[in-house]
Parts: sequence; C-alpha cells; structure tokens
Amino acid sequence: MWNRNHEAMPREKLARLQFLRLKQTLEAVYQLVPHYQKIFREIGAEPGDIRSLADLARLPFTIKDDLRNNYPYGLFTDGLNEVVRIHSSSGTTGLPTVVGYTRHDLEIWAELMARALSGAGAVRDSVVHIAYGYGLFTGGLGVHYGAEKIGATVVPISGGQTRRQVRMMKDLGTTLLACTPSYALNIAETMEEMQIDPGELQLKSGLFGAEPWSDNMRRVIEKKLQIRAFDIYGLSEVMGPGVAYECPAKEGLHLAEDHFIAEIIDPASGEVLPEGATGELVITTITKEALPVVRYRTHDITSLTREPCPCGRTHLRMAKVSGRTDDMLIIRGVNVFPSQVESILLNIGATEPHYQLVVDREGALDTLEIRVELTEQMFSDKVKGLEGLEKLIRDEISNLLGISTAVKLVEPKTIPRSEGKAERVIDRRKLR
Ligand code: DLL
Repeated sequence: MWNRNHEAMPREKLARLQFLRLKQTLEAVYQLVPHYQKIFREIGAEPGDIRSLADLARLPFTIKDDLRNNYPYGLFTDGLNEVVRIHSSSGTTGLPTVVGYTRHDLEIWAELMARALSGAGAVRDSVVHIAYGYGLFTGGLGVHYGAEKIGATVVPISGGQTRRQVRMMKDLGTTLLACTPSYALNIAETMEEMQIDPGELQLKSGLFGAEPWSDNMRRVIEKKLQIRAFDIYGLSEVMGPGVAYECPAKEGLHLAEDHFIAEIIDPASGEVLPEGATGELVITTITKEALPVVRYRTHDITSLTREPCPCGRTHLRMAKVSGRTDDMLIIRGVNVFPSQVESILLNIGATEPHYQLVVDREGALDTLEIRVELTEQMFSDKVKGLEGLEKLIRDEISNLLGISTAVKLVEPKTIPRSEGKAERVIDRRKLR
C-alpha cells in the first residue's frame, strides 16, 4: 500500500475528514464561483446549511453542460492565478471541456496515481511504460507523475508506433504497462506478429482504463501478455486517472474517499440509491483547488460497496464500470452495453477479441449487427462451421441479453485496431 494512513483510515475517521473537507470546498465555491453562488441562491441555502454528509444530496448536480456553458475558465475558483496545468476532454460530443490544476492539485493527483500504481505492484525498481496518450488527454501525464513519485523508471512513450513499443518494452525491461485495454490487446497482437514471446519480457502487470472492459477481456489480456491486469478509473472533469483503482484482491476499485465523495443515483429520477444498487456515479471533489466540482454526474454506470476488502484498504469499492448512460444501446426496448456483448463473445471464445457493434434503424426499430473477427484458423477452414458459429453467438446473445442481433464474422485483422480509446459502436442512425 502506498499510503496506509490514508488508504486504510478507519471509516469513522474518514467520514469526519470528508465532512470537514466538503465544508471547505462548499465555502470556496460559494465565495469564488458565480455558478455555484447562483445555485445556492436558487435553493435558498448557504454552505452552512449542509450539516452532514447526507445533506450533500440537497444540492443540485453539476453536469458537463455547466462546464461547457462556462467555457473555458468560468468554473475555476481563481481564474488562472494559481493554475499551472490545463487538460481537456476530447470533445467528441460538442465543445471540449477544459480543466485546470494548481500545484497542490497536481501533487494530490500524483499521490493518487502512486496509490493506483502501487496497487498494481509498482515499486521503485519498476520500469513503467506509459502508452496512454500524452498531451491534453489526462492519461499520459497523469500516470507519469504518479510513477515518478514512486521512484519508478518512467518510459513516456505515449500511444502509436506499436512495433517500436514492443521493441522498447523488451529492450528496456518494462515491468508495468499502462495503456487502454484495447491498446494492450493491440500490443499483444503486434508482439505475436513480431514473433516475440511475452515470456522474453520482464512484464509483470498492466494498469488499464479510460474505457470499459469486461472481466473476460481481462482474462484474454492476462493470458496473451502473461501478466496481471488491473483496472484504473478516472475522468478529466474530476481529476483524471486515479479516482479509483484496483488492489490485488481485484474485487472492485477503491475510490479515493479522502479526496472524493461518491454517490449512486437513478439516472432517470436523480434520486440517491442505496448502497449496492447499480446506477450513475456522481462525484464531489473535496480537495481540488482550481476546479472543484460538486455532485458531478459522470454518466458512468456502476455500484458501490463499503464492505471491508481483504487487502485492508478501507475506501469504498466501485464495481467495474459497465458503460456510460450515453453509450447504452436500446435495442427494441432492451438496454444493452457494448461491454456485455464483449463479455459474451469472449466467453464463447471461438473468435478473436476484436469486435464492433453496428446500430441502425429499420422503420421504428433499432437493429444491432455484431461484427467479430474470425481466428486465422477458422478463416482458413472456410465456410465449414461458420454458420454454426454465427448461430451460436446469436443464440447466446439472445438467451443472455434478450435481444435479437445479426452476427457477421469478418476476416482476421479487418476491424480497426485502437491506439487509445476503442471505437466499439458505429451508429448509423446518426449518419442519416
Ligand atoms: O479517460 C481518464 C483516464 C485515463 C482513466 C487513463 C483511466 C486511465 P476522460 O478522457 O475524461 O478521462 O474520460 C473519462 O472514460 O467517464 C468513463 O466513461 C471512461 N472510463 C475511464 N476509466 C474507465 C474504466 C479518462 N476503468 C471517461 N472503466 C469516464 C470504464 C472508464 N470506463
């Protein structure tokens, strides 16, 4: 454990610390950010009226549009005075959002990343290969400063040029790979093409996140790279990677409760759900200086538990994120996440772990086609058995998810490989 005092803090003490920090955060945004002043005025309250952690639920949510409407710096507490770094979300859906960090914010980010990396087995002697993108994306630099804080040796390679990545990992004795799970798969495949056996490398573990990935995908990556794979979660609006991370028990991601307060809400009604229920994760930052967020709606679907973890960390655990409310497909009334389809495909195990979902509309109904790559061997066996395999996949999906789909088996290596966040869904409805 990187920081036992904080990661294993008794829960009563943690709750007191959270409340103290929450009060400070609410006072700060009330004094310094017009948007939050307006919100307090609208509900006729002042920060002093929040008298317990439960009272937090009285405050309205912050949403991505609040950041957009105040683009670029409107929600910052002190303009750019103390800001030493800017990051930005990709902005695939409209205006990008811009986030800022004071020096203290960066220190805490590095601390939380050090915890996450330690959870995945990193130590001073580790060689950490960072293939998350560097730049405005928080992945590269976020992991970078955590690894340096541990005293590990950092290889800041960023994404792309995959053959070179493999060579460097082999030559430099990389022990920990940090990238998206889909890029890890791409790296594994490239290694195969280069006829390099993962056993020739020093690689021990991987720290993968920034996109949903199923436990079955974890098993595939662990087998292909001969490593232990750990999940890491975060989002730019709240900080970046390191908001939550897996420990060796791998029974959920510990959410850094000394810096964030987490709630689960019903995404439709906004009501707070009881512990254990699945819904949308909402996060309040309680130590961020430059850009605190109060009850930020992440759109990520998960559940929380405060049950003790065998690893000794006391911070609550969040289930692996199954997807985003906005990535959820509604096929003839049934809600489906791409990660659920992924899990079924990999469980059948007769195809490559490369797939895409094509959503379209026929009349008033949405349709789903699953494209998945054949293995080289299946492909060379020609048509024999392929119809049977298509049917098997269709039947499994229908039995387990209750939707009917078309299945298209495609040639090996025809689905685009990812170097960052994979594009799993092609939505033809939007192209019309
Ligand atoms: O993806 C930060 C990050 C970088 C996390 C590297 C982990 C590793 P954004 O680009 O702002 O930030 O995207 C945040 O990505 O709301 C989730 O929908 C998704 N996401 C992030 N981590 C996971 C994960 C970074 N472990 C959005 N599992 C989030 C599932 C994840 N989804």
